[in-house]
Amino acid sequence: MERRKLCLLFKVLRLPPALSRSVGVSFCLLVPESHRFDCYPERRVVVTQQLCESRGCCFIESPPPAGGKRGVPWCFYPPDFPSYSLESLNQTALGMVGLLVRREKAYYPRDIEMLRLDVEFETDTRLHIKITDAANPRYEVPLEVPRAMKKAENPIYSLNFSWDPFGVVLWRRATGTVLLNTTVAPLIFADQFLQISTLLPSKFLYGLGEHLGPLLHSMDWSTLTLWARDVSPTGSFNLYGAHPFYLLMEEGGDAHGVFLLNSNAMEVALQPAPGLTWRTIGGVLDFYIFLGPDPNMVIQQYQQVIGFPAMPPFWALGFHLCRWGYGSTPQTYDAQWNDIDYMDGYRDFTFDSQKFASLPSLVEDLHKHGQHYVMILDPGISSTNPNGSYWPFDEGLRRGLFLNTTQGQTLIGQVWPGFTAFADFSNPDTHQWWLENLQRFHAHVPFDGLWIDMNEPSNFMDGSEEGCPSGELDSPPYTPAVLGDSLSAKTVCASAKQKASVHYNLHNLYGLMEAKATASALVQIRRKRPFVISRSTFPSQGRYSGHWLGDNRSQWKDMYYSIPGLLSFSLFGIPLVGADICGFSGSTSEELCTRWMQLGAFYPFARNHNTQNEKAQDPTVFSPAARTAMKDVLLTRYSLLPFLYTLFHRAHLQGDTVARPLFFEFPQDVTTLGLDKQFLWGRSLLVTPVLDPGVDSVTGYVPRGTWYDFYTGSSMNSSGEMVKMSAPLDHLNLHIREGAILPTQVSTHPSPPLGCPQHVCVCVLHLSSQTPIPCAHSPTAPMSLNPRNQRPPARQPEGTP
Ligand code: MIG
Repeated sequence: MERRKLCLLFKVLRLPPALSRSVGVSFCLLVPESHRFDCYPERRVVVTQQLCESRGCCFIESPPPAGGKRGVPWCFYPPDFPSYSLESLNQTALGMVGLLVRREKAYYPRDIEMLRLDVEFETDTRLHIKITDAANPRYEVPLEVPRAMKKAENPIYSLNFSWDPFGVVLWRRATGTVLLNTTVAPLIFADQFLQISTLLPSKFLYGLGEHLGPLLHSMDWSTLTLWARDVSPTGSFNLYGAHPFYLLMEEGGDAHGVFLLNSNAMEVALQPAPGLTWRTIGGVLDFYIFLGPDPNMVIQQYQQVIGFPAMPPFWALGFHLCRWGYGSTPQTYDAQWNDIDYMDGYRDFTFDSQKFASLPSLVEDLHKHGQHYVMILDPGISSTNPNGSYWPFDEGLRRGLFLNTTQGQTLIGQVWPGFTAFADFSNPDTHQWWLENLQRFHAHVPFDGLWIDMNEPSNFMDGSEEGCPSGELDSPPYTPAVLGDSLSAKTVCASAKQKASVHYNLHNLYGLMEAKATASALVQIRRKRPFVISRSTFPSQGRYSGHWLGDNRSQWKDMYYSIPGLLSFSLFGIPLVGADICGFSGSTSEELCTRWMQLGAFYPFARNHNTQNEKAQDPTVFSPAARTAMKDVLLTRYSLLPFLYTLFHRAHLQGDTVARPLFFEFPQDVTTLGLDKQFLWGRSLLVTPVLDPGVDSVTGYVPRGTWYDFYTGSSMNSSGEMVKMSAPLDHLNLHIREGAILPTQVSTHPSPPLGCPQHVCVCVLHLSSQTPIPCAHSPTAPMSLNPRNQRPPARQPEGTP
């Protein structure tokens, strides 16, 4: 309140900025702590009053919070800090175009004098706001976005501008809720520092990946960094993928989303106002805002912009088994996946002729049994082979398909095969070469799917074998809070040259571009829907691949984190997602692995994967009781594959989520906003896994309504309450929402689990005939675990009441 009055005072008095800034501490004191927008985010500098005031900002010390967090900024913007002023605003066919003029030089080099503001009312629920350099082109993400043909007629939003300093205020017409208000801090637009802040209408903010943590972000001065990085998910580190998209739940259950189409290193700072600051070091400010009004619609609208996810092949929804270090084919028994140990010297497109001599026949055998084979590929191409002995490198070099140094030489780093060059997937010729490599290999080992790892891209060295040159790309004026404090930490130099631009701009797109090349190669080779799983991801990735959540640990808390992980990727439009079941590194236990197999049976992408030199954790190595529990839950998954497949089809057609947070279905129930230990499949199947050791019950939330126990059909009426559910080690709690129709298939199961309780019709679909058979007359014909030969159901809606 005081703040608003104060701003008003300055507007009325029309104090010049320099004067208002010299008003000093008393003026600054009026800015409440929660509303202090950081004027000195540099972490390597201890900000002093002098440094702060040299930027024209307010300096007030606050007690530092516990636990090494940053807390309230000591150096923050006074109201009306000089920024751009809006000099003109004109109507266009789709909205408006404005001119922004810089009032005072910013404190970062090469700030841009005149900006162009484009506002497009693209649909009634989607607004596009773009701010670019008015005079010179800048790097823009090469994402083809559908363009609106005409201006929206009845937008459910309205917006207003503050002219000087420039700011945008956007609100939802139905409720008057202000969704964005950027007048709280200055817009900064320098060549390598772009910043815009906003107030938010609530603290219920989700998305902004890839990070480890709860689904709901903390607004308590947390900073989320987006810069693709190979690291075992820990703390608040920037991880494998970059997703500059958030979903926000407003009071009353409405939702909106904001997507910043920008691929540069960035950070998003959150504060309790609640407020948010986007801080990126390149590109342009290109925002898409989605008005929902419900969370499902926000995610659909987001995917209308980035593209709907691919329809996975049916077999992709089966159970996958993998480990690093099978060591040789004989041990691979039934495994559908192989890690880097199949390769000869860890080189792509080779296989070890001794230990994996029988790989071709293994794959043939898998195929005979209707099984599929997926193998790993890394983007680092071994560069040290005698000339003429390794076609992928020789040919890549000849065609000029690798990342280059600023000097125009092949950039050499180090990955599993030793010294490597890095394929430049921003070059269309690289896609052709990648295809040719895959074709040659497929002639020997007819793989079915591909697993693309290390594509941040990961490098065991920082930058290259020669480090990185000095210069503004590798040492930018401002470096976001990336792990390792340097853009080149465990990756290639930001200055590396790629066909489409410098790596500085393309880094976060590396995994996306590789996935695109890989999916396209698979289609050309197999003429079937492709199956690709990628570690690094960027918006629109869902069109080409799924994702696994990386190198987790065999620990209970990592099992829990997998749920917010997969739900976040649902928001990002990548529904085919799962974590390494039973944990990747560390040693799993029978109890943990049993619980994890139960949870993992409900990951949209279900793969048990283990690191090398750890004891085996596939289901067969455990006691008969554990094995039976694991088998049972897998059979339950298999019985529900038609349902899962249908959900994927709806994701593919219209952007529905598959694994879904509870608040998507119950947005008005505030209790659901913080729930991330349970999730839904679609709108109607509630999964409540056990996430703690040594228990035989689990307490989960049951949203308002009637729910049916999946196994017994017994009903429970809930007014929206926490319910203690029995959960012995062989039991996963599953509940079906009233009015649901779940298409299923029959699988071999000790006692067919599906009844037909009142109000819930669980339809059993006989896949061979595609005839739905009433549950009461369920056929008992056994079905193998393997989904081969089974055709998916025709488009079967997930029934609405
Ligand atoms: O540096 O290929 O995340 O799933 O087993 C480790 C070996 C490389 C990292 C992947 C993991 C895979 C492992 N890879």
